[in-house]
Amino acid sequence: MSRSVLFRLGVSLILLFCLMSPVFFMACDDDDDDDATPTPTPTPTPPPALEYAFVTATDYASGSFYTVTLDSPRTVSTYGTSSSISSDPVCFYSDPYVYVVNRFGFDNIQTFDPENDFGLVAEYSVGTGTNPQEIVVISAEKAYVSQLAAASLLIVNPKNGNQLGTIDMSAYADDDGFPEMAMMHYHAASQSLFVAMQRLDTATYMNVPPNYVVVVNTANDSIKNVIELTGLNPFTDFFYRESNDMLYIGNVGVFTLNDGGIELVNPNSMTAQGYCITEEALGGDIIDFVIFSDTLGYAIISDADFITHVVVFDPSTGTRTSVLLSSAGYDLAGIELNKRDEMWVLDRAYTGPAIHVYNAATQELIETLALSTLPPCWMCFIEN
Ligand SMILES: [Ca+2]
Ligand SMILES: [Ca+2]
Repeated sequence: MSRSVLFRLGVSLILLFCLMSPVFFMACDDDDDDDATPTPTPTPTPPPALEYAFVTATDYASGSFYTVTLDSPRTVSTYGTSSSISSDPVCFYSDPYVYVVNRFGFDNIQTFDPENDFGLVAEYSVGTGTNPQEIVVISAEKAYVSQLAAASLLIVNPKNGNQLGTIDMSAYADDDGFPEMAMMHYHAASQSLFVAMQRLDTATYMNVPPNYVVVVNTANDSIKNVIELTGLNPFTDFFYRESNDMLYIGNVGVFTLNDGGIELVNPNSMTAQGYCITEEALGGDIIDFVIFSDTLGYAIISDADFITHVVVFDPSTGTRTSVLLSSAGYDLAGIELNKRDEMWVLDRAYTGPAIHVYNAATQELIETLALSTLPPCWMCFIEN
């Protein structure tokens, strides 16, 4: 239904209501003598901005991004040469911009503007060879950039990349001097930035125990706490649940061994609280996950044959309840929840990349969007 039809319907309903209700009849009735006072003209409410999924894609030789509208019919838009990004891209949305972090071998960040047809706003280097992983924007002037091949956490102006400082993290490194800072989460209520450290030996890529989440006080950029994780190799992004104010992270440990799990971190007590479900219960290496409710979570796992699956689990009991989707190979690359209670799964299938959209409450498949683009590798939602 068009906006003007809705408006006319709204006006008709108000008039009808005035005619039927004595109270509103009095409110609508203008029989006093103040007609000389001009009635202020109501300011029209602007239409809500369109909401999108922003998807980065790669075939490991080249990269690009595209968008998908969240409203049905879900429409994929490509942006030609202006959507050229690296072949190792990840993306993060922080109102008003989308940030693409170009990782291994590219070492830069690109900023795109959804309000301007996803045009490029800025592109800046974060240091040759530093292998950036994530940018967390805490204000228009300040952001943190984690880098796998660096001993310090970088602080930048997110819009132009001007470097504002660094926080020395060498105390948490293994013998190669790098603690392998990976994914981060900003807990605004406590002004705390949680930085997961993978602690890999650069020569072998083997994990060096113990592993940490280091907490930065963003008010003064000091180290607030160091949390020792139960598991090793924090591999996934953090997942934050507002309803219980808890952080979750997937520790993959060793690939091909069911030795990790999804661990809880309390952002207020700054303590690790063990697994809500283990890799053994999930049935494979943890690749990505979301928690929908106290009793319902979804995880992408990779089994002993490197086949990926979306499995359904109960975080309250630590048990896997079913398998929702299985791929032919190592294809399922990411899983995200949006505010519409939809769960989107990125599928890099060789036979045809796709995005599967599920109702996260009911596990019902709403739609599979076939993509005629590069295979998707990462996504973020742009929601009001
Ligand atoms: Ca290291
Ligand atoms: Ca494992």
